[in-house]
Amino acid sequence: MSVDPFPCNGNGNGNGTEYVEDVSPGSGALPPRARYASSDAPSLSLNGSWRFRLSPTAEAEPFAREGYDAGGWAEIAVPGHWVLQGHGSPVYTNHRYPFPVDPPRVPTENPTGDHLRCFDLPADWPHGDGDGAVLRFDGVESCARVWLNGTELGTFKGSRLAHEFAVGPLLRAAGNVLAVRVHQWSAGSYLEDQDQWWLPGIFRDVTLLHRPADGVRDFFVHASYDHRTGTGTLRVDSDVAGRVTVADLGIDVPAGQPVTVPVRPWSAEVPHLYDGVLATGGERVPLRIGFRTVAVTDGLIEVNGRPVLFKGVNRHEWHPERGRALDLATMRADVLLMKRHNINAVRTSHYPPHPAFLDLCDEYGLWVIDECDLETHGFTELGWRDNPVDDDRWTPALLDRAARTVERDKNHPSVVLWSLGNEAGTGRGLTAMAEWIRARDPARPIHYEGDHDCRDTDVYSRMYAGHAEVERIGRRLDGGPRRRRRLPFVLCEYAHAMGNGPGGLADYQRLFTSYERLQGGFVWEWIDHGIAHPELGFAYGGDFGEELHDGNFVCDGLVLPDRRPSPGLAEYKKVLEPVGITGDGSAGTVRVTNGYDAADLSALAFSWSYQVDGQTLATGALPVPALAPGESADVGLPAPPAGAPDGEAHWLVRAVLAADAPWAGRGHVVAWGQVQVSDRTPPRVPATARLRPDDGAFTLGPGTFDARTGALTAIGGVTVTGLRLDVWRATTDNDEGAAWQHDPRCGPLWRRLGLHRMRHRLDAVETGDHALTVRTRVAPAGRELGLAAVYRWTADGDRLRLAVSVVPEGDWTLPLPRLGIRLGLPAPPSDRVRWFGGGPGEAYPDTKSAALAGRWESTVADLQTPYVRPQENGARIDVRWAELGGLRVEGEPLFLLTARRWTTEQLDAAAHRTDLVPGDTVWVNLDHAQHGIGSQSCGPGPLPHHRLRAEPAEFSFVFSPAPGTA
Ligand code: IPT
Repeated sequence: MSVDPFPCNGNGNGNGTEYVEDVSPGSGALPPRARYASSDAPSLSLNGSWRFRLSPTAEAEPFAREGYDAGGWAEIAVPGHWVLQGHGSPVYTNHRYPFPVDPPRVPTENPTGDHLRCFDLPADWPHGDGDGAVLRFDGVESCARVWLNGTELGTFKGSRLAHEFAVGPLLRAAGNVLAVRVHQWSAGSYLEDQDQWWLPGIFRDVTLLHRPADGVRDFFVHASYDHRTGTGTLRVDSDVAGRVTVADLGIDVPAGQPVTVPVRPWSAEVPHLYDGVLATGGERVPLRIGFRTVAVTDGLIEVNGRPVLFKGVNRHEWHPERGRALDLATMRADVLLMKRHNINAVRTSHYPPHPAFLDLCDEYGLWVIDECDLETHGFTELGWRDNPVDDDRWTPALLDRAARTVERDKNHPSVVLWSLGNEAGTGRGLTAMAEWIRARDPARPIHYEGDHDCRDTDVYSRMYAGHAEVERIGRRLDGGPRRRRRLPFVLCEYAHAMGNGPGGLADYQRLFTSYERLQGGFVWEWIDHGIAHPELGFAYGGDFGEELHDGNFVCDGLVLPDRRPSPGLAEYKKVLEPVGITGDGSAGTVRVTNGYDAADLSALAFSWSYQVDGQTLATGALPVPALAPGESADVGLPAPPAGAPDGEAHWLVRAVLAADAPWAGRGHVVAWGQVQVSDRTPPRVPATARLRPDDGAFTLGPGTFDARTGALTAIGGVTVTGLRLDVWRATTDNDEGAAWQHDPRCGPLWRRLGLHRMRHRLDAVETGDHALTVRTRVAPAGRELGLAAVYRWTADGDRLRLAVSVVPEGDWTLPLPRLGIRLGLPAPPSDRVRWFGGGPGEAYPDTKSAALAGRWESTVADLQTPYVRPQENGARIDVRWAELGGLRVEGEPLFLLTARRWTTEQLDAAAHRTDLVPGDTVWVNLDHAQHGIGSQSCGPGPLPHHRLRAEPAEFSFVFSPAPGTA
């Protein structure tokens, strides 16, 4: 087949731009219908290189007329966004419209991209067969006008929705010219105020579909499952007469006729699909049928007769180079990552995804809330005045969006709820959408968060509610209108994953599993929308000179822009584990609980290992019965291995895939539980070494000190600089909090107090025979409060012990960011780090579920989490001992470790990763404690028990040389 991207002929002219600001959805497109791939009707992808010209206004030069010469135009990749291909630049706003709000008017400055493509039909393209052909656009932002061979086909809006045009009679065997004019802004933009980059362009596929005479047009697969009888009922409604066959089920019935047979049901956990065929006189269409019944029964969302617990994420479509133009490999990568992290549900925030994504959800198994492409959030700035959702003139556009969502996606078993949209207030238009959807597809409940009274919805949904409120809802003590009180509850957004965090996931999950009404939630959000940038690493709002923007609020995902999992995803995986493994090991058993909704445990193999001081001494298989959902068993552990040394002992029990699954290989860890058997013996250092004056210095065991200031200068051969109490951390996005939060936000308050500029006053250097004591007061300028910090040094021959005591003075109402010491070590040739403690990844007090006690090894470079906006990161928690930079440090009690080649101040000042340049000192923080992380960047802060109160504290470290890491 030959596809020539360059134009040949055309006629018609391109002006008359009323449609841009018209509230109607457009004109000329075919009615929406199911998306499917025909088995026999050919299709021609028009993706590829197109000619492109950008104009500053909607009244651009005409270009669709016969013979127009676009030879001088640029080339652009379709699917793609022109602002990511060197034409103009992207704009990021959260909810504010980036143009004056005067619906449906848009600015005169309206970047308009003209796209041209010439193509020939393949030689075997059927001709004269009813002349049926359809041109399909899967996604164009935000408004398009289309011509084929000089004839206008129509205009459309609805960026993330499919639009088709009948083009049969216009097609030529060769020299077809497709001209598409795309406007960045249109009346449709008022309905598409989602929190994301504004990215104009033809960003999804363009396809020419042959439509045979008597071919399938639209069809609706109804495939329900009756859990009482184990049977499925299939009925495929088709608007063209045809037959439905499902070979594996012996089904062969006319379209429209129901048939009931024993089947295996579809669920996100066991996504059983049957292959079928819908055959009409002119076409065969493959069907992928999943039998399942979704219903709200007695106040619970049930699938196949059992309540489900959504372990979800909100997924925007994102690729750091291609924006929302996703390829199949990227979509599959998302699904695989989700499945491997125990995620079972996706809300397609806030628009229908590329259709291939839903095929993957059917195949691999994910519950989907399919959301309509609708958000009018910017009207909140006007007190929701003039909201299109409550203005009848816009209702046809809203209904068009609802229909295009439902019709396209109705045959996906993974789609279990329809969502009307996001953050669009309430109004008659939304009610009309709900009514239309209910009538068209009564078999799926309706979701919409903005309707707090649930007048139009079947599920009570909220976003960012704190733990206490969620618990009240779980206990059914939240009151509210009568209809709402009978409905199940989901958190359609929670745990804002911006930067370091989110904290508090485990506390939410405990609530979800404790109260049946709470049917889980969807973390906000899946991926950071950072844009790959040659100088900045990843760019965020403001990096393109936008006059209005919301900074790095667009980087709030569980995976970094390049899909590297952030520690938040590891934490979420652990919290979501479908198998509970608990106990104290004392009875020689662990309790195993099946937390799946539908699957038994037969796909998993269990193993035990016995560890002393983080070292595995023995391992073996652990026989566990194939428990049914909800069942538990106490499973016997073997006797601890004979001759195991004394020390801190743990059992570690793992549940792994017993065989390859489509989404992960055999041995993939699904769940684990660690049970402590015996306690650690804390380090003891008898104060036997004498303090000796030595030429302006003191020595004490391996330690050398400045005699005047008492400052530690070396341990053995390792130079130490700047050892002192430290309370500051480079504030996280969650510390900073969102500006609209009512609760006090620690980051700004800490800075106002001056915790980032603490001064250290030396009060006394006291010498004893076997000890050096340094008394200090640590306080910010302009404030009367402070911390009395005393450092007491003792040693035996080889080990130097530091005991720190801290007593707050004055009126401390704020928590502290951190409490510990920091010190500088020369960056050694090797930056190897070894430790026994929580690992392998980053963890903080309220993000430590995934921290497994063990021996870990890394490098200073690899300890860093490269959050798009640099901030506190990379702590390892519950550390017993660590070795780095030629030193060994043991803590009593356990401590948090961070080490980096820049200071906290440099980290705090950095706006992008590329601002951080490794220096020749490794700055090490040994923290007695850190403040929790929370998710106040758009939700609640750390829970009270994760706050670091300013209280008297004592902690100690034992230092000794560790040559292996120098
Ligand atoms: C909520 C939005 O629904 C979502 O699109 C995103 O903006 C998220 O917040 C924050 O990242 S709206 C919430 C600010 C009330």
